[in-house]
Amino acid sequence: MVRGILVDLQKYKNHLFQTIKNKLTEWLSLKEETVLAEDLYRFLHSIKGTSGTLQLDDLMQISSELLSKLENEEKKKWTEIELNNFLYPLITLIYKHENSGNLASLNNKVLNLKAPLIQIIDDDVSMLILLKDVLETKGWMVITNTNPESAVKQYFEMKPDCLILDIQLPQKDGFQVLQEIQNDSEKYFIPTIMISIKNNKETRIRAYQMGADDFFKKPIDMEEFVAKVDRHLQRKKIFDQFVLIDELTQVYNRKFLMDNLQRFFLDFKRTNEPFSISIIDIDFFKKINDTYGHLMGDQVLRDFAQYIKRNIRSMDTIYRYGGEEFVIVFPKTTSGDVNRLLTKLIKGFSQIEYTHKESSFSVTFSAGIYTVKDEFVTLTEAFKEADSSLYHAKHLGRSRVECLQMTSNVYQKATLNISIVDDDTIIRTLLSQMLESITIDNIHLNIKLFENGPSFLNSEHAKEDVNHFLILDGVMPVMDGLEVLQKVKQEKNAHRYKVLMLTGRKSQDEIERALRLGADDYVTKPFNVTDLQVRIERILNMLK
Ligand code: GH3
Ligand code: MG
Repeated sequence: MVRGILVDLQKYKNHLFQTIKNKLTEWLSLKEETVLAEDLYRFLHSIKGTSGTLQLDDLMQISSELLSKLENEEKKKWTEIELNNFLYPLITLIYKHENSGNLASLNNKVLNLKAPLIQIIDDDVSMLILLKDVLETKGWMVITNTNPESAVKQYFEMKPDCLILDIQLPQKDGFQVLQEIQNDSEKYFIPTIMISIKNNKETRIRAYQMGADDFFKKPIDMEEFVAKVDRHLQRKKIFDQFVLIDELTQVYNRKFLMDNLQRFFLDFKRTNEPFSISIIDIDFFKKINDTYGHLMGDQVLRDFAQYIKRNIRSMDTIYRYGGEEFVIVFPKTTSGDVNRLLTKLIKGFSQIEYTHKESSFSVTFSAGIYTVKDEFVTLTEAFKEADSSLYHAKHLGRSRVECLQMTSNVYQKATLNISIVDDDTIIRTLLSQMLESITIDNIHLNIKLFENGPSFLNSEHAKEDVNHFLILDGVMPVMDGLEVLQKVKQEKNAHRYKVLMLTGRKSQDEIERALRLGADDYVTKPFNVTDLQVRIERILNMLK
């Protein structure tokens, strides 16, 4: 008897959710027309009543909250966008309900922005998917590559906390990849685990000699593997805490900067003597890497750091902030003096001529300055200001120094286009709301939604020559997501794109094809919204 009642209730619950979903889909697809306040009220009111009866507490709470919010609003006609914003809590709940069975079976570890980042390079996609799944249940973020070329690129861009590398790869083998990145991984102490079908002594010794920290034979014992990765990550963390000198450039690193800056601020409070912070970024550095290789890029970084060191006073200190970004702190100095000095140094450094095979090139940099002379400013604010000035300098054409404190130029943010291409209205809305809530310093996010491939591909948005983050559904009726991906990769501005594919959980074939076609990352549906948000925030920060 009791059983019967329970089953029935579930049926009604599902029916209610389906009805809500249909209505939302209908409303959120309205282009020109609008929804009347009365209709909205009636809709929410009926959800509230039914959900109470069906003991759907979260749904009842959300509908009650929305109702009382609605009562305080003036009676108006609701546009699609307004509805979208207003009904967001409901949309999230519907998504969760629809996927509750699947989401519950997923891990409940939620990613956070500081989660360790693991990169796996393997052309065996079933292996890749398995490893990613297992490692992500630990709350680590995993990026995957099948293609060694783009893997090396992504490695330099993302600087993972651990690298897992298969030896048997197409085009170049794991050893060659290791060679290309080895200098770097030693510098950053990025633990590298090699995996291979081949498990003879020679292979293992060669791996260790070339800089691998660990070796696993396939098939992998997952339990042991996870324990080892965990250990490597822990050691990396400890190592990072102790190192204060950047190995590549031999100047202080970011950690030391943060320690020192705090001291500078305390000193300032005591002495009231102004000091300046300058953030410097090498211009078009990516191009140097792409054209002349990473080794040449490294050389430029070393030369740059040494050039600056030779040309600043002994009380000034240069730090490598990360990648090709440096910070100089000038005690007892205000922005005018720093501006003059750095302008001179840009000129001086650009006179160094680099030669590579037949061609030659020179390098410039841009800088932003902020002078701390006000006791109310915090470290974070000062840093942000200097960074804004740097972006302003980039915006004005690079190879220059800017200080927004001195000029009141209105400065324009750079734009990052974001597109969501998915035929499911609920997912489109969910993702767009989530993206709207993300802010990235100095970047204007230009978000657009498309319900099918062709409308995206034909849009101006897709063709613009700005960085582009594309979230692409794998399976769509009008044009398959993979076909859209393929077309994007053939466009002139293909290098501007980072593509995140949304794929079916069970569909290994789809994931495989997406990665081979050059997708940068994939997430299986149904996704956990918080996880996805963290993931996207990290990628966006890297794209800026
Ligand atoms: P912009 O003028 O706007 O600054 O353009 P950019 O190309 O200099 O800037 P972007 O941020 O696009 O590229 C920076 C590149 O620096 C990306 C990354 O692969 C590379 N990079 C970061 N760290 C290292 C490193 O240690 N060695 C080498 N060779 N390259 C690095
Ligand atoms: Mg740069």
